[in-house]
Amino acid sequence: MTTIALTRAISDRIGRCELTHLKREPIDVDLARAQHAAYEAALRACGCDVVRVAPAPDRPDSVFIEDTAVVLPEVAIIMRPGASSRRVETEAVGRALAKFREVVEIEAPGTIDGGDVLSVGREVYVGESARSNREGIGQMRRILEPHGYTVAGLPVRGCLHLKSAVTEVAEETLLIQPQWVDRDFFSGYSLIEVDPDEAYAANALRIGDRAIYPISFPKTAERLRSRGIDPAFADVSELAKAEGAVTCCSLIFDHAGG
Ligand code: CIR
Repeated sequence: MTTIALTRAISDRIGRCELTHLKREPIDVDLARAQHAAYEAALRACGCDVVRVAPAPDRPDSVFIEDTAVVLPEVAIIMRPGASSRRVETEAVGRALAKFREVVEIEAPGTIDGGDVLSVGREVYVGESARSNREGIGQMRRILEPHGYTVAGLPVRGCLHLKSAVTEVAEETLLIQPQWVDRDFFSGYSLIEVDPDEAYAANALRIGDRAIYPISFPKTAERLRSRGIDPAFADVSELAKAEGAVTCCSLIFDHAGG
């Protein structure tokens, strides 16, 4: 079994990215590329085979490949991103995923960004955000229920995506920012709250028994360590200016073909 991490190169135009909650700041593209290369090295260190999808140099947000698809063992679902500027990003990702999975698509008027989709075992949670609507969530449900998944839509507030607010960091263990999503939805899990000084700290990328984690949240990293999680640190400060973090720059899935 191989773990694949699909990634996509940073566009020269990343400075023109979509922004919702942050003020535009200049992005140092060379530094962003160096950070992205280090992130890919961290993926390899965590056991992934990194496969780059063909670049989309004219699409500012194309590095954030997570938003274009949700890949589960049975099926890959191509998203219809909520921001219309991002919809053309999905085609090349769909072509790449067709080598590994049956591929189906979210269709208009549905919208979902992959950043709103948190899957934990057979439970799939989808943020009802500015990017993901009920029609899209209904389509996800119709696609996934026959495979034995439960799909629940839940409100998020104050952040871009559900996975800005909650991510899985270990078996049955979630890292959560309770200001942005209600803890009660996740009462069946062991919860670790972000440190109150680190609002953006809930986005971690679990790969097996490791978690790739931004270097910029040391207090929350300490909370992870005290719960037995050993973070693999990545510096994603330039991507953070584009409202990206660690989950958004890859699509991780297992592949039996080796
Ligand atoms: C956007 O607004 O779509 C991009 N600038 C950032 C997307 C980040 N995606 C993610 O966290 N899944």
